Amino acid sequence: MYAISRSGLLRGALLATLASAFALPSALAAPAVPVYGYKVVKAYPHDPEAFTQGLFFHDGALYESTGLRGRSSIRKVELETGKVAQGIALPPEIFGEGITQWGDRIIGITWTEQTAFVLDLKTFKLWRKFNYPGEGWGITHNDKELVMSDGTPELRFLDPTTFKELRRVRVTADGKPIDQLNELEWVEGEVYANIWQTDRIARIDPKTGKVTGWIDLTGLLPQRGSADDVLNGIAYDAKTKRLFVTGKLWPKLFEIQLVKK
Ligand SMILES: [Ca+2]
Repeated sequence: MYAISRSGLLRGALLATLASAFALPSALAAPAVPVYGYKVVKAYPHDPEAFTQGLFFHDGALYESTGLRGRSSIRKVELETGKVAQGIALPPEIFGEGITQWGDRIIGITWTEQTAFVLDLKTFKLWRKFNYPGEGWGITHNDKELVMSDGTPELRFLDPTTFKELRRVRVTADGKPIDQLNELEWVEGEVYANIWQTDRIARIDPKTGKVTGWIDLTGLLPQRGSADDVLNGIAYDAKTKRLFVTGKLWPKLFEIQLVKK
């Protein structure tokens, strides 16, 4: 275990030279956040009229929320066909944002209305509403809390049954705050967050808020119609470990695998 390869020694020497050239003590040079590329496993149809704001996978189906006033909805979607199997329209004055599942409920947040809708997962009937301060962007959950983004670098952790805020973490990468955190997904103990208007997903340590990796999805959908049709929507099927991503107004939804660059 003490054997150091020649290339390791050479690399070490080169790094030391570079560090001294930039007058950076090596102890202060933080390791770069790793970047992941992707491999498309399968492409599925996606409603190109859906301004995707929330996405999760449950029991063989996708659940999706859409935004824009007059076009906001919460729907159950067939994975293979992209067809809407069930859904409701939100009131026309409401701008829908993320959704997540909690038990036999769907919880959906709104952009500026400070209102969360709680629907029955099977019937889509409105169960109740919650109020919260500030904006609502993305929402997901672990086994005991909801996690919500609001466009700032902070993630809120909420009690799923009362919507009471329990704590917050500030999301940083290389010590700098990262804002524009949009659609969220809890994946194997991490929070994945779309960064609005980019092709990047941040992998966030929910305890520290530190970005532990970037997923670069550049090129996933090269043909875009407008500035609005950005990458947004992450769903994880924990049973089969499948990761799905899509975007606002995208004609496709993709199952992807991460590839370390
Ligand atoms: Ca999600």
